[in-house]
Amino acid sequence: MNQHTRIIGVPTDYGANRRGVDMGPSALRYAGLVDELSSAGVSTEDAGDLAVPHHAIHDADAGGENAKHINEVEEVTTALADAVADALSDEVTPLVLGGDHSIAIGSMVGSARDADIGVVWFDAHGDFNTPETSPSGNVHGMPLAAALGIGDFEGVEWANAPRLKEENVAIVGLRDVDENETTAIQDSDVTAYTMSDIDERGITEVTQDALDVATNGTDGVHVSLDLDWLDPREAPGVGTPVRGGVTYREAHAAMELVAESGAMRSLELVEVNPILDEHNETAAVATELAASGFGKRIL
Ligand code: 6HN
Ligand code: MN
Ligand code: MN
Ligand code: MN
Repeated sequence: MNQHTRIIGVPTDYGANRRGVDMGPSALRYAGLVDELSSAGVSTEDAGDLAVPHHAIHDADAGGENAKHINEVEEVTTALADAVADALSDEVTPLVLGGDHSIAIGSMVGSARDADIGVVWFDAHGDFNTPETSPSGNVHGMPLAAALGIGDFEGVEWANAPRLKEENVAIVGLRDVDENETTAIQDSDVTAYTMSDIDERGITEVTQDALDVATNGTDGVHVSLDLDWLDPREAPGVGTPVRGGVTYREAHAAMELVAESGAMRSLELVEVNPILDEHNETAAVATELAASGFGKRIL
């Protein structure tokens, strides 16, 4: 074992509009995450789950704010940022289990506390909305804008990743982006690769470019893996599925390149929703992809 990781579960659904994604950490553990990682030569310690403020099962509309449950998101992501920063200072790789994608704010803030970081964002969505532009008010559609301090998030200390620059962020796999979100991405210095880019250039070249963007002048890379990046036929257990995603093989090829880069500083697996899943298959795929990201090889 030459690598050591610390699992940090974040059982929250405050950023999403469909309940059940808060059970993601359990589903991922149950799918055999620790064994998968050990087959990649990675030893794990499980820090358990962060405390998430209790709520009664609530409806999708939390009062119609532009950023629903933002106070709960702040509470959860602030605790996560500390947990991620602690793991890194203990020289173990944080492996964050969501939960919906709003938690990425905490992962990025924590990972960027004591280092210049880049981010590779594998997702069908841009997650680049702000409370002003969001059509849904769901914070899981906003974490990149939040970490980069865009729009309403400018100067919002708990949400801004201190040492992350737009030019070191690469989004891979886009196929569902809202109108104002498109403009915001185009106006930024973030690099975005759509599914068409992957069709034309192939997953290997696109992922390599994304890693070049994220490693250029940085100390390491936060890898954010939203399971809706994959095609819903292969990863059905997600709250916002969009057809036309990457295949199981393409996803593995990308994660193998992540491992080869040697630059991964922190990893998160998000948006696994066991209620919407089929026989926990999405959680199983997520654990296998994590193992590839940590360097699992067949030979
Ligand atoms: N995710 N763009 C849509 C919104 O509500 O802002 C969907 C966001 C999905 C977010 O999957 O992490
Ligand atoms: Mn609520
Ligand atoms: Mn996402
Ligand atoms: Mn998504």
